[in-house]
Amino acid sequence: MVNKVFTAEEVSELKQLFAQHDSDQDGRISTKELLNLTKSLGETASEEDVLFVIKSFDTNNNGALDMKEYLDLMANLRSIGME
Ligand SMILES: [Ca+2]
Ligand SMILES: [Ca+2]
Repeated sequence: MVNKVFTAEEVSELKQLFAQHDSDQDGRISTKELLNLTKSLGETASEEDVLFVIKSFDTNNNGALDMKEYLDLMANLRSIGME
């Protein structure tokens, strides 16, 4: 299920953002990496917030967000009116 929220261009921008913040380049966004990512988007999230977000979107339960989970998260943020 590729989400239909984003255009191909937006998906490639989001993938870039993902790559920028995947500091250890393991293809997953960890709690710490997501914390940095949210900061770069101008959001103030606590580590607890971020942990909660990861738990909600971590469909394969590996404790981090892979690309698909991350895109789901971004689609969700958009649907509640955050860019
Ligand atoms: Ca990573
Ligand atoms: Ca995961």
